[in-house]
Amino acid sequence: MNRRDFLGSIPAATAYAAALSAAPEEASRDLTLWYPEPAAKWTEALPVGNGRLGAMLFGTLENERVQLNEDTLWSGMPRDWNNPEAKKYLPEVRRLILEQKDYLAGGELCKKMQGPYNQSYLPLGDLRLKFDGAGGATEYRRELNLDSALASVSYRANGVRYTRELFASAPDQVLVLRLACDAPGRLSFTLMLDSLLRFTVEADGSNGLALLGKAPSHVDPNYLKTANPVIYDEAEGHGMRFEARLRVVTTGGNVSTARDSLHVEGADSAVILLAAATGYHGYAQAPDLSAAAISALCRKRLAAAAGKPYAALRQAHIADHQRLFRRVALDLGRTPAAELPTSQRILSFGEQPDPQLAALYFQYGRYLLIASSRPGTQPANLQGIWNDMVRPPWSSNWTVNINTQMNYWPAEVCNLSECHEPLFDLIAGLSRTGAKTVEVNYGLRGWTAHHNVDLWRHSAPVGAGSGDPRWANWALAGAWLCQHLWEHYAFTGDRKFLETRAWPLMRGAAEFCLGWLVPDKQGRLVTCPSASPENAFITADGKTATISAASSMDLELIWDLFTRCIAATKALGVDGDFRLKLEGARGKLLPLQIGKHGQLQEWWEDFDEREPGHRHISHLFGLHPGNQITPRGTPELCRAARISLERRLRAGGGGTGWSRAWVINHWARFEDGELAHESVLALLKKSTSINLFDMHPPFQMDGNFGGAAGIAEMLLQSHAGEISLLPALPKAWTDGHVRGLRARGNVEVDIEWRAGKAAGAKLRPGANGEFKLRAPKGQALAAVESRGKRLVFAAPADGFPLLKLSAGNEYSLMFAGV
Ligand code: FUC
Repeated sequence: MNRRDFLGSIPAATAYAAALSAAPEEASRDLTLWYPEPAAKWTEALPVGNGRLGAMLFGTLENERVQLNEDTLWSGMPRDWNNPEAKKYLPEVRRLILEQKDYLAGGELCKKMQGPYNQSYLPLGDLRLKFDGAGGATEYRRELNLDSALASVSYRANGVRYTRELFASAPDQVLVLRLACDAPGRLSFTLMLDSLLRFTVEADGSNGLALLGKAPSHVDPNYLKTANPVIYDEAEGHGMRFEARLRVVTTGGNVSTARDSLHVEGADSAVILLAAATGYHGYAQAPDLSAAAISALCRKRLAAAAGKPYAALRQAHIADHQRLFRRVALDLGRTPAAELPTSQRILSFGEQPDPQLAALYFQYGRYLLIASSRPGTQPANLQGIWNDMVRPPWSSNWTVNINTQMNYWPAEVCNLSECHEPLFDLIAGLSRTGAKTVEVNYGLRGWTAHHNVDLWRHSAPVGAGSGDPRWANWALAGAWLCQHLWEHYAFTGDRKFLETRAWPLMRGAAEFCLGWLVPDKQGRLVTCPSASPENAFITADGKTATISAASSMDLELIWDLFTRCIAATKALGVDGDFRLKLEGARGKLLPLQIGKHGQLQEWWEDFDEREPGHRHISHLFGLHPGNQITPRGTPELCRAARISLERRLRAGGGGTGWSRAWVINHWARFEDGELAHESVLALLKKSTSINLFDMHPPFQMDGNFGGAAGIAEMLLQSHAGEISLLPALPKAWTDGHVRGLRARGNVEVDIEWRAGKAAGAKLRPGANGEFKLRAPKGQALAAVESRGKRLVFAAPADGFPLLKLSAGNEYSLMFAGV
């Protein structure tokens, strides 16, 4: 194909949907996870979700299980987690560390500044279907189509083809499961609901069932060994009520209800509609919506959905999903491995090249974000919205010392900006609870959060007096979370968002940081107490300690926040005095240090790490997701950061899960495509379940999101004031294309490459602007065309031209050196 063909052949993202529907089979084939067998365990089942309701389909023949979640179903209620004693200990902790360098004593004292542990995300229940006579089934297939967001099962039994199709509809706010067969009257099954929480089940009229429950008022994290970890309390609002209500609509056959089950006999097909709701009505209120109010909500949704034909529900769902999903297409090449069942591709991964699996994993990350995070819902937690345990790992909470932020790394670059919204709401909540925390615990203004957040916007250090301060007492979640507000603005250019929502929250987080910083003996500003989540270090006398001052991550986070706040005040033309304060303080921050190995130093002093291969790589925050450290902007720090990463990896770090996903992003920022790709392969090989869930282990969804973001980062970067095309393209992805990624400055980007070189690109700016364009290594921009006209651009000395682009136009880029 020559350049002309390419330029003529890439449809704009808007036209992409049309192109996809012109070749639906081919597109679906490469966007489908499929299996010749049912799920043997939960992490093999297939997830669907509408941001609020989640379900896992097992596809079991005789005893089907659809495991259910609702994103506000948590234990507990609002309470006071702040610790007024903390204020008393803070000066002493600082004296011990800054003056005496007694890190052990300082760390011990930090425990006295802690409050209670956070609450748990809970499973709603299970929809169970019992089919008679499905034994001996043949032609079994179970699949999840990412393009239509439909999970399905099909098999032949006793000469009849049976199908099941499940989706979670965002427009209709119900789960929909359709069962059908290709012979009249051959569909019979019994339907039940149950839960791991306290519940009762009752029939609802002649064709419905309802599960009514109450959640515990308290659940201890799974890692605590306590006598009574799950506590129920009868009082209204002490633990929330919840409900799942379903209705069955059949074609042919009879429906009969027993006390707590429903039986369908001899139908042609059946549609099960399920609605769910809880007593939650805001993080600051007791979750005390009455059972009647919850039922009314479920009934209303069911009645509305039942009034529509199945085809209409299905079509509305698909259209809604594709509006988001189809914005991005990725082709990394295809080998025969792509024909195999997904389970086989995962289990034998590495035996033959399978670049398409990386593309599928990327799109799965986007699918999961659409399914677990929509405007108005809770943000994706450690498990997205999918959880089958009363005491899930780490309470399935929002862990904000990396995990929650990683969930949202793909949001902007992967063109799912709306899906970022729930995180902004969480930040707004934390700015209130966290303001109280910093006032009570530290006597400061502004707000922050510590490393664990729950539905109630828990903002204080957890640990209950015995948590390890290396995670519990880290106080800079506010700064990190605010990066997401700025990035949303940077990608969308939404000034109103910056002004009304982002800036007040960023300002509050910066105010806290200004108060939290203290001068060291030379008058430079440092943080104390300070951890480098979640590693420990070895003191001069050979002891293990976790708390010192001025960890590099703290300094990088504060630099990041202040820098973005300074930019925000300029963009908005507000708060000049505050800007001066921030500029002054940023100038006095202790500079990042390079240690004895040439590495980017992790702590205040050049300590050795307790675990040189620790999974957290906190001190590289400034490289990614920050932009303080860049190959051309800060070459020395960048070299040091690379040495730090190499040392971590040599010692076994970056092994699996989110840690490995972070490493993909790091190598992408070092513009090293081969090493980034090695980590993509490691993620798929070492920590991916056959349903493509990331296994940290245990299952944690952050790796999925971080992996998808890492793949995007290999193809497109825009954090350093330029749009950089294919900055880390590995040899293994020889030919391919990506359409619809987004760059900062509000631009949509398509790139096509052949034999490892850019063959062409398109830019679709959403606003007028000047963009510096970095062509791939060894290539140069040759020409830019829009509407048949050549764009004149200067070729500055560095060879990376500034393009003046206008909103609403599409620009085709051609490269020399192909
Ligand atoms: C931190 C990490 C763990 C895990 C947990 C949710 O404690 O160190 O690896 O990701 O958060």
